[in-house]
Amino acid sequence: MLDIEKIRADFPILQEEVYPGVPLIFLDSAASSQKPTAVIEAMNHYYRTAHANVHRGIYRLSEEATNAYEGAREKVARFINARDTAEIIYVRNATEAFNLVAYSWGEANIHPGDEILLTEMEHHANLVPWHLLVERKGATIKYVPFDENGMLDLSTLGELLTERTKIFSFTAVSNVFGTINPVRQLVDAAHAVGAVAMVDAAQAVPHMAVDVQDWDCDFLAFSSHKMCGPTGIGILYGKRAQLEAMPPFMGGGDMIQRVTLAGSTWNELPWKFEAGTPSIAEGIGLGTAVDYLTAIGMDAIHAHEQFITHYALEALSEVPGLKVWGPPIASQKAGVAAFTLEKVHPHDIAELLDKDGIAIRAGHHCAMPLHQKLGLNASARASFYLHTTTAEIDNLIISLNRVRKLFRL
Ligand code: C6P
Repeated sequence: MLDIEKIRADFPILQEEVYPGVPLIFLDSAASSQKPTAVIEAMNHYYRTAHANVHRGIYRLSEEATNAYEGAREKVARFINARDTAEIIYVRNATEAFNLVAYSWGEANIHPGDEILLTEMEHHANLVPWHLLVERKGATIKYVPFDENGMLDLSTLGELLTERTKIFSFTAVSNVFGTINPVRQLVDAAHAVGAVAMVDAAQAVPHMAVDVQDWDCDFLAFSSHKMCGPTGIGILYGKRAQLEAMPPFMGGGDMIQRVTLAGSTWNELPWKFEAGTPSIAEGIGLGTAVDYLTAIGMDAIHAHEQFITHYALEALSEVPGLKVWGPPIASQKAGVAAFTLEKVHPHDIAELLDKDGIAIRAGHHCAMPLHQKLGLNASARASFYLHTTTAEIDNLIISLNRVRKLFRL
């Protein structure tokens, strides 16, 4: 069991009032999580005492900055059980990780007639880079469908994965349904036809223990800002052999070994993919976020979120006219509840809840194809994290019933 009150005290923003006398109830961690004091202070400390550019200076400050920044990479590698730090590429966010693979790996490996397999529940970050790639290459994309419970229909895999499939890229956890997909099974299915497997772990790494060796995926993407770390930094994990074989994504300083006017040669991994001055403070902040989550324990965090999700699903099912989309059982789901309330527009729900200090997300959550299949333009979404309490869920329900009253439902 987590000591929730102690954890809540770690997050300064949770002590804030949204309006006078109205405390913040933050139910939008799936969009971006709040930051504990340790992360804020680590970045502050770096700027106050140790800022210098990394990988360049011979002087002490630059060496200190480099050590802190590269030390964070080691923490990330351990956190997801990568074999070594060469497999951990710093990017800006999960979106950039997909663009990197679609460009660098895609340019070298996708040819006319090839197929890319995705799923219907993907975030735009795992759709649009592939759309751009197939337009350039004359390849095609296929999609694993989801069923009425927001679960992937795995019976279609045998037909969808063929010797033409070059990559299967799918989310570990849906940011709308919360569905936890069977990652290892999907990776094995891709490998069985000789395809590469890429995992969108943007909603997984912050919420459960992730082991890339156990999953055996070739690539994996996630963002720091959803796991108590700062914005502006994310991770592309790639198996060394894949990354070695890929050309650089962007060119410039740091990613080179030698430059002449006639041409350039590339730096070794991971820096081959990291052009220009990086997000140094953000890397250090991410390392501290990893320390923070590790000290609490990812299994304990996951267990708490399962408990809260179960509680929320039960409570939401009592609200007349409200439909929660996705798996009905908490154990099949991460801490996400996307819902609709009869004909009330999700934006109206979010606006009215805000008056009670409750922050939820409303819209298509960057998953338009998912909503199109459901016949929806938008949904409202409450999402939970390690600091979410049952009292906050109770307040959500009270507020939703107020919305119902206002709309005379
Ligand atoms: N989803 C949400 O509210 P970035 O924006 O690059 O940090 O993360 C992209 C991304 C990729 N995959 C999944 C499954 C995601 O949920 C997200 C981000 C946020 O659901 C913001 S749109």
